[in-house]
Amino acid sequence: MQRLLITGAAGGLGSAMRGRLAPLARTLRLSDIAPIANPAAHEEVVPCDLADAAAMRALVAGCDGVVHFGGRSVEDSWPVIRAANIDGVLNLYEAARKEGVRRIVFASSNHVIGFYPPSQRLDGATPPRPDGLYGLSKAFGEDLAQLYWDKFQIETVCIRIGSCFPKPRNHRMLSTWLSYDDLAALIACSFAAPKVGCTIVYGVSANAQGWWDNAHAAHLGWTPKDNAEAWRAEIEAAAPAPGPEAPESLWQGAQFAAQGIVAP
Ligand code: NAI
Ligand code: 15L
Repeated sequence: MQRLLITGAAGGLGSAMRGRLAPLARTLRLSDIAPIANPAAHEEVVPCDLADAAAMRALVAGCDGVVHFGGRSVEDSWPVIRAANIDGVLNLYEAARKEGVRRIVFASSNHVIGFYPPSQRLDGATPPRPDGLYGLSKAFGEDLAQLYWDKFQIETVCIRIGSCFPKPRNHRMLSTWLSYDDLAALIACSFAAPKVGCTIVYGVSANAQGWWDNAHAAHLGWTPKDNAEAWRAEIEAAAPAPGPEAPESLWQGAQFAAQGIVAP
């Protein structure tokens, strides 16, 4: 690609992926409402609020692909979720349609399916069971991606990211962890695959204790390499395993499923 747009570039994943995704394009256009530190020669910074449709169109113009990390990344009140994750994703896809962008990687979340129990193995055809307004907004993003594929042939890989951090932090992440390197490889595969249509893939490393089946997404050609088991001893030493009534034991979304919602 000549120019790849990364939204949410000031955030945790944006910061971790900037360097790893550099080989995908001659120029990385980095965007956020928060400041972005130390742009390199191959990076251009374009601040933008996802909720501003006109600014989003200008942001997307001239880009060949988008990695959409921007948005509220945890549960919040409906006005906050709506502006960043509902209006924001619609503005992105409308901008992509008007500016001729053909492929998007959308950072969806395991909280789209957070009300399933950990005992249930899920795949890309499993119906959503969002565990809050945040998960609901990610389900909206996935549906919007499907609509823009069916109606306008804009392709999307919706990555239902598990827990993407430098290392797994607790017992649940022995199942949900996604390493930074595996995420970068998945994004690279998402742009390299000849045809993706609208694909849902679970963003999870090759964890021995994983819950999700990605056989339906084999056409992406992605094989995760890392395994959360390497941190099991450290995690078990740090805290006892959750009891049978703990949110982590009842729902894949854990605490997200247990908490209330703040709707108008
Ligand atoms: P983060 O919260 O660190 O980064 C999100 C970025 O979006 C922030 O820099 C924020 O300033 C920006 N943003 C928020 N509202 C905006 C708006 N209205 N306009 C422009 N920018 C706005 O989150 P993180 O961890 O980097 O996650 C990136 C994406 O991946 C998010 O969409 C999140 O929902 C998703 N995800 C992340 C997971 C993880 O384990 N890190 C797990 C599942 C999904
Ligand atoms: C998410 O969707 C969040 O963005 C991230 O901060 C983690 O909470 C992750 O899910 C998770 O479920 O571990």
